Amino acid sequence: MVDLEFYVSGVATFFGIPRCGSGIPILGVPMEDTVSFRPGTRFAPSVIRQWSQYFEFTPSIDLGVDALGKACDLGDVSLLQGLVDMNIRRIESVVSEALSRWGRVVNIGGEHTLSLAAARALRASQGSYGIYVHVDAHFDSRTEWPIGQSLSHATFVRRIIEDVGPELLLFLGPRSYDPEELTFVRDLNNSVILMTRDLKLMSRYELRLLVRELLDSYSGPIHLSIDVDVLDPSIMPGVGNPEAFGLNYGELLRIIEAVLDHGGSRVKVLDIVEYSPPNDPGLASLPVIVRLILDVLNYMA
Ligand SMILES: [Mn+2]
Repeated sequence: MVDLEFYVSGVATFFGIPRCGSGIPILGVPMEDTVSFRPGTRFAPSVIRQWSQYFEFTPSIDLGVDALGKACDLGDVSLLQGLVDMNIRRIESVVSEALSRWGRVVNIGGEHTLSLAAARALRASQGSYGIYVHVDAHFDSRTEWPIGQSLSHATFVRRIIEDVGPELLLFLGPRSYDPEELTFVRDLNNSVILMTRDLKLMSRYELRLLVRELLDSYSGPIHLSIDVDVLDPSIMPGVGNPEAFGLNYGELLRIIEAVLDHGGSRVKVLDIVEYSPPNDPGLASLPVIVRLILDVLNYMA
């Protein structure tokens, strides 16, 4: 007799975790409809699933929890190539369902525009939206981009502001922008901006204090949205829109620690977006992506 459970393996899941299930669902969102520069983010969920099997499942900091033990793989949202509005509605439906069943969700993009769908779903499920934390080299707050397109990866934060209405927007790590969007974001009466250079000058302690104060000053759920291009292209070449002088991994980890430590169970939605395998020479960014997912699950577990 052959033990089929032992000798027959299934389709790859993230880190080989079970399909959902119970636990924190990890949802693949291979949306890629509004590329302005280098394409490829649609391949991220499947490549991460395939390659994450081969890494040690060790988070950066030992918190005494089983980071993967409480996670499950929800699969990918089925999307129709190029149909932005329909895809946003589909993602919103799936994230809403995930929130109603599991209370939290980790979305693996795909292009950053999916965060608009996640924000709408979060607002609908909680009745309020609370705090949007945008960790990104860019503000993604243009009126239109390209000119004539009101919904894209470069404009969706403005759509979140208009449609969803966060109590507070926290921009962490921007360093490359159009002057008009910088003015727009600065003039909001509920935004806080810490540029990449600010973050590099702050100590871990200063960052924790500031983040705690900000998170405590508003009620409601927290949406943490991480565009991996916030990292320096030397460690994260696999993105569509690389920008020089980015964060190192330790600097990103301090942000994650500060938000998830103080945000706790208020962090209902966490997005990791914009990884682009075709732009990743030798898949050099994959160890960083894999570690990032492990680290966020470690703080959420
Ligand atoms: Mn970006």
